[in-house]
Amino acid sequence: MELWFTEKHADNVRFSIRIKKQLHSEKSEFQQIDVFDTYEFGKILTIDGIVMITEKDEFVYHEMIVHVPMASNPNIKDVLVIGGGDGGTVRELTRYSNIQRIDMVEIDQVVVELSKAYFQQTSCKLDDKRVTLFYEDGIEFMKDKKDVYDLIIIDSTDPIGPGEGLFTEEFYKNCYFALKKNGIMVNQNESPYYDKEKREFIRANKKIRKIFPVARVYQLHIPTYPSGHWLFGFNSKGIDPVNNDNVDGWVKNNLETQYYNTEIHRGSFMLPNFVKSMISQ
Ligand code: AG3
Repeated sequence: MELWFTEKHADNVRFSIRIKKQLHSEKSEFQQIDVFDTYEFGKILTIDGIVMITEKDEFVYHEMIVHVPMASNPNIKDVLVIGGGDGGTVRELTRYSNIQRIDMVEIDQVVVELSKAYFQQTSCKLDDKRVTLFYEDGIEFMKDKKDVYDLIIIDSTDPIGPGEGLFTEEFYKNCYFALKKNGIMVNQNESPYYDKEKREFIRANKKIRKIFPVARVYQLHIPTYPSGHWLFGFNSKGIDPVNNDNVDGWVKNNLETQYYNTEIHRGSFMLPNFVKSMISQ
């Protein structure tokens, strides 16, 4: 018998991955979490029926959410990750010796525990000495932070369930205040393609543009997310990710990457017209 995991990508579109075996299924206090072993993508982690990571393509997401801001400011020392319980973002951050502190705020401890049990590939650096894990609601956590971080990465789920508050204006404002003078905030910004994600992308981008003097959008290709065309926001108090003399110097870090490189860094900010028109609304 063939087993398939199916995610609804749009009302009339479904995406299926053939399963070798279901490895875990658990309803945490916050959400339904499943782990499957698959033929094409290795192990995959789903939350409420939505693919969060696969072993085969997580590198795209995690390299792009980390190396783009890190190349834009080589002096980043204090970093905050909101969400990101699988540990992939932290793994990429720990590759930089200039980073002194990584705080990670994940609402659901079960996500971290299951990632440690099944996804060594992403969770392998959660024990790094510079990392502090807070099992708290990111929205609450941000309320009293002023001028503490150089970089905030919002590594969230979609804006449904516990991730919803991470797409509000109040939360983005609190992130702005939590950042130091040269601060950068990168946010998981959904997809411009199917209606549901497109709506969320436009809404989030509008809110952020009111708050951050620099608010740019960049794109990446993730085969297992709806349409495969995904977006992150690069927002800052002044640092521009493209007109930036530091970007070429990133190669001196000698980090081996599978997706990110300096051309991709610049190219990812060059958007198709249909996406450009969404952010000029
Ligand atoms: N965070 C999930 C991004 C959104 C996925 N959405 C979807 N497939 N509809 C991934 C966490 C990686 N650290």
